[in-house]
Amino acid sequence: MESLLREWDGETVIVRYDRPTGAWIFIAIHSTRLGPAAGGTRMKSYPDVQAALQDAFRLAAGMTYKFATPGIPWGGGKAVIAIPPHFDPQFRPALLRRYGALIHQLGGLFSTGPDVGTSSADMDIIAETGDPYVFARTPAAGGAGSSGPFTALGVFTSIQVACEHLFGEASLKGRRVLVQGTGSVGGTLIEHLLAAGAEVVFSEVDEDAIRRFRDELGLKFVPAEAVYTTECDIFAPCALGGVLNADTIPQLKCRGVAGGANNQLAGPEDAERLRARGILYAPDYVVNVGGAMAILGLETQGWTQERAEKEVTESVRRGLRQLFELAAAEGITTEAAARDIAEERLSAGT
Ligand code: PPY
Repeated sequence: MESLLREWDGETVIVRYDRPTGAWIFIAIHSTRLGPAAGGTRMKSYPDVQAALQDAFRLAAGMTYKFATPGIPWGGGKAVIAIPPHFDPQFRPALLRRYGALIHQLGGLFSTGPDVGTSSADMDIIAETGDPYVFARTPAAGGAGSSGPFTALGVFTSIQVACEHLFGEASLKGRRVLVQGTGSVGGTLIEHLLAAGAEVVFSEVDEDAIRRFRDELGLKFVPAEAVYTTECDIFAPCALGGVLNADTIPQLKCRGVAGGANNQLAGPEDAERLRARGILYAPDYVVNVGGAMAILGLETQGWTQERAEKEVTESVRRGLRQLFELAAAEGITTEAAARDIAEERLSAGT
């Protein structure tokens, strides 16, 4: 734990042990260089407390780069609520209210939104005590609702840009895309892909979702053990992180990777592993900025729905094209190119 804290390059971490439930709350503030920190709240069980803190650290850094690359004036942070295994959902609202009160106490240092394990309905509960530092509440509570569809729009745009770079045209007609995870991002992405004439194959662990996409939509289901060896033009990871690693990268049979999940690379060396295999990697935080960008625009800048969609599409398209060109010109990984663009903004402070 001590070395984890010492080696992290972020600013501050707030730690709360929630005695009534046994949950640990970590709020990691990675950087406030470009503005107050914002980031989702991830709520799940972890194998141990260190793993939860490490996840908060990595996710918070991701938010810093996510905002910095397109020049969004917010800093990077993320909260993890590590609940005990077999957590009884009846204690959930009270836990979320205590968490909201903690956010309120921070006075704007950190604002939050949904992430894995939390929804807009949860944001409503957190906002009972955390107002005004809670984004993406339900429309009934005056919020902009789920960020998933906006994230999906950015992922869809990224797949088009990746195809443009790989094949010389952005059209997805006949392109085979493997979508891993069919939740609010992956599910909406699939709709866009089908409308664009792509051939979609998917992998999923939830039985109901498998039935919906395989039996009702007639899409080809790829079982978990075959995900990394399935031939496709684009692999779109839209589930959990760490899927691109020393074990999976040598197996991949895709030309490019562009998906919505956070922290897709298990480690920094995996960007080079992909490059060495000639697989075009669209960096996750550039691809999946749409959710946060749209919600912040809708809720703090008065954007309309149309404006939010236009901003997400144009900003993701511009950002990815720029970094693919930079990576090719400098002979560096796309991840390093994205990092260079973000670092430049962070050191300029705008
Ligand atoms: C993310 O993009 O990963 C998020 O954390 C989601 C989010 C949603 C709304 C405001 C800030 C962050």
